[in-house]
Amino acid sequence: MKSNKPLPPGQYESDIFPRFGLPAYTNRFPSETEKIVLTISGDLESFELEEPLSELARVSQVSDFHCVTTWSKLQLNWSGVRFSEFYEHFVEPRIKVKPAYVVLKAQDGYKTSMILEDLLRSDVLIADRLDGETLPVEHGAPVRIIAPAHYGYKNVKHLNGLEFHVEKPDIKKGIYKIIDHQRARVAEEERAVSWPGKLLRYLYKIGINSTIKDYEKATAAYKERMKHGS
Ligand SMILES: Nc1nc2c(c(=O)[nH]1)N[C@H]1C(S)=C(S)[C@@H](COP(=O)(O)O)O[C@H]1N2
Ligand SMILES: [Mo]
Repeated sequence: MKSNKPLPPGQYESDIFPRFGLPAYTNRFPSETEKIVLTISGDLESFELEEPLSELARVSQVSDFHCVTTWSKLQLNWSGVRFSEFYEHFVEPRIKVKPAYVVLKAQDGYKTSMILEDLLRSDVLIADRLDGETLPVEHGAPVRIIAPAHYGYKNVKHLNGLEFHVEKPDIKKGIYKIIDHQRARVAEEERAVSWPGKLLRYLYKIGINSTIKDYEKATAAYKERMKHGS
């Protein structure tokens, strides 16, 4: 059954929740899928946190997930800790000047940045569970960002680092300069910079099915490798 709730502009409801991403990350997997280790750095003295979620209040949230390529999976059941609580507990006590930007880094080499203000919204989680189970590798094991008001590409999987910056960091290279919008708000259809969101709907749609297939194939191969312990 499709829901009657209106979708954000240009999005359609998907029946499946595929493993998804840019072509370059199809065959990249995290090396650590169980233990949560996060490196905190930037404009503060760097430090490392092991299993930090256990020190904070666990919260559950049902939210919709919107990929920039136009598919949306509605009503996903996440659990983890609020990013705002994480920030107040672990980061705020160690900073001198309040940062404005956060670089989110992943074990597969993926990274993007968000403004701190967007991450401090109450619906942003550092999530380690989906549907009551530990996160599967497809969806970001061992831990990921969930920011439902922002396109999927801000919802970094396999999170292993957070950099806090006072000034805007320049992390984008090549294609990312045009496809990664600083805010990427779904409601504003901020799909990318320079290109109108409405036009990108059509361009991005073309690649959805082949990306899903390529990602499925890569995941199956990865699981096969894991089974044989290599
Ligand atoms: N580490 C990492 N995080 C990532 C990506 C990625 O390739 N690597 N892809 C992003 C994109 S474009 C999307 S749509 C979502 C997809 O999440 P899913 O695989 O759980 O559906 O993850 C985002 N986070
Ligand atoms: Mo995406």
